[in-house]
Amino acid sequence: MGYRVAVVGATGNVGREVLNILAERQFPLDEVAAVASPRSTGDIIDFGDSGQELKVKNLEHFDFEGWDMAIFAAGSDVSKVHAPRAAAAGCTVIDNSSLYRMDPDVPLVVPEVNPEAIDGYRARNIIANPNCSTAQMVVALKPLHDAARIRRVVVATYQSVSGAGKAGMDELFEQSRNIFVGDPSEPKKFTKQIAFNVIPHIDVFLDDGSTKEEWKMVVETKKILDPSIKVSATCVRVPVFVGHSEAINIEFEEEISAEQAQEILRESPGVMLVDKRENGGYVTPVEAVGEYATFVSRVREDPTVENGLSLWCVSDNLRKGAALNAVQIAELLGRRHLQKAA
Ligand code: 11C
Repeated sequence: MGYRVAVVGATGNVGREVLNILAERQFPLDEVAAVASPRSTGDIIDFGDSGQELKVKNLEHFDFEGWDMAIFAAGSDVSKVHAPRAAAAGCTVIDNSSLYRMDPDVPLVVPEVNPEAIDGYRARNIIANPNCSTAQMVVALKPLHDAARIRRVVVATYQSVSGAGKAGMDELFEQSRNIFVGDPSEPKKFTKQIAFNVIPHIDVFLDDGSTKEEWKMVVETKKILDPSIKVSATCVRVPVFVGHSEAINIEFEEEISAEQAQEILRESPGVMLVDKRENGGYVTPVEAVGEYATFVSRVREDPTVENGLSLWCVSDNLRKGAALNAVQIAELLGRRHLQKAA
């Protein structure tokens, strides 16, 4: 016996990855539904590489009763209307949007970091999935925090255009081509040219001069890992299609050497340490695409602060940053609470 799982936003970047990963990991399914907005109703999409095809169902008319879980990957506006409807019908929502992340009655879960937090899901029958840049960072930070207590983190991100959806990927592709043929096009999705450029602006500006993406990294890290950790983030969009990178500087309470950190990271769940101090002995986003791991490279001591380390962290933002983490939450929910699978 398996689960009945609905994937909402199934035709988008993250929704498709959710279907791929459910199939890849042979998630115990009795039935899977691809659900999306009315404009995709009736489209046929692949259920990963399983050979099975799914006919897209209309979210407006989708009845969540009898479905065990719904993985929402359609943005906050859709979650606002339909997630409470699904949850009230007894279908546990795993929501990729930012809508519920800071709700005290909604657990915000990264299974390698705070699996026990999922136990609070019954309050609203909703579990939140973190922002992609937070998810990979906390996977790398958790084992180091356990070893030497993190006091402060300063992070600069290098975020791929797929974080802004298919429209972001299309814009990078078209702008690059148009510049090559001497017919540059105006930015639409991004605020400035993204091809051959970088943009220090993701999501909206807040009153203190930070952006909402930066704020998310601060508050989500506190909720998932430890409220005492101070985070200073600068989030930057780069002309990479898939894979977010982060340069992370960490100040610890206790002493920890680069060698000790490497040893710890080598054994840590969800982390793949690739750290040879030679040409190419580190991971870049193109190598992280399609992978499950959060890759850590360039671990080194920072002599400018007490107990400081710097490192480089890369992950597939559509996978660990979104779809994979959501499926891991579904697996955790099944194991810890629903226990339906044989
Ligand atoms: C980006 N991190 O790269 C964003 C995408 O809060 O779930 C995900 C936004 C979110 O643009």
